[in-house]
Amino acid sequence: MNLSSLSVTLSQFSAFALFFSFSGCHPFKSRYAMDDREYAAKYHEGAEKEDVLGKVKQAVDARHVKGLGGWFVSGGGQFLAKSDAPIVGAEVGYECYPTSYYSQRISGLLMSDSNQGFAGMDVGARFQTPTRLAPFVGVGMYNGFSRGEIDSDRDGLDNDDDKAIDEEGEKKSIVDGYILAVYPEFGAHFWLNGSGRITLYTRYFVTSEGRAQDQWVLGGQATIFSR
Ligand SMILES: [Ca+2]
Ligand SMILES: [Ca+2]
Repeated sequence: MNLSSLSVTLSQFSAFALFFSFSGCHPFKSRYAMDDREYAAKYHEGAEKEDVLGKVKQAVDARHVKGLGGWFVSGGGQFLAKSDAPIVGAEVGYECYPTSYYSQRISGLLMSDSNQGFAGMDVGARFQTPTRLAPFVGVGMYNGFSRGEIDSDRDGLDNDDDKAIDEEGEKKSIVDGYILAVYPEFGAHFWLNGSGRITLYTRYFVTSEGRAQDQWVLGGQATIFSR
């Protein structure tokens, strides 16, 4: 595992958690989602102290998520990196719940390493348990443009700004093609309250660039939902 990309991901994730803790969420309340009107209608009278099963039910129930939709930010990095310059990426998108156990999303995604980059659109779907801590499996598809490098040692230009023109091995960065990737995904969501959700995921990108370019990506996501 590439420790630098993992630590980037983990620090992003803890930043999300910090953000939510400062925004007034109470991660350890058994009636954790009282800010959601459907959850609140169901559990406005909390379970009695001795009603252990009732307490557990209200602490884990996340069926109220049906009908929610919200914006998210997401970031991740390649692990099991095949080079010294692991790919990192960032997304902004929208996710919604047609049912309590199924979500769909769409996002704009930027990925890059030191030599090449990709910009495009990502769509995906996830099946999860309708619970506060919700493991999920999903599939997704990414469409975008890739950047790559070509030789440029004969064009009379200093393409890499090293004060030498057309030195041996000089390269320049260009948009070199279209990339399609599909991926299976698994991970877990955790609802901080009735509307804030954090997510850890891992994806295996299978790309149109060939099997040598396939890669595992580990990432985190923070989403704020509303009805
Ligand atoms: Ca040069
Ligand atoms: Ca040149």
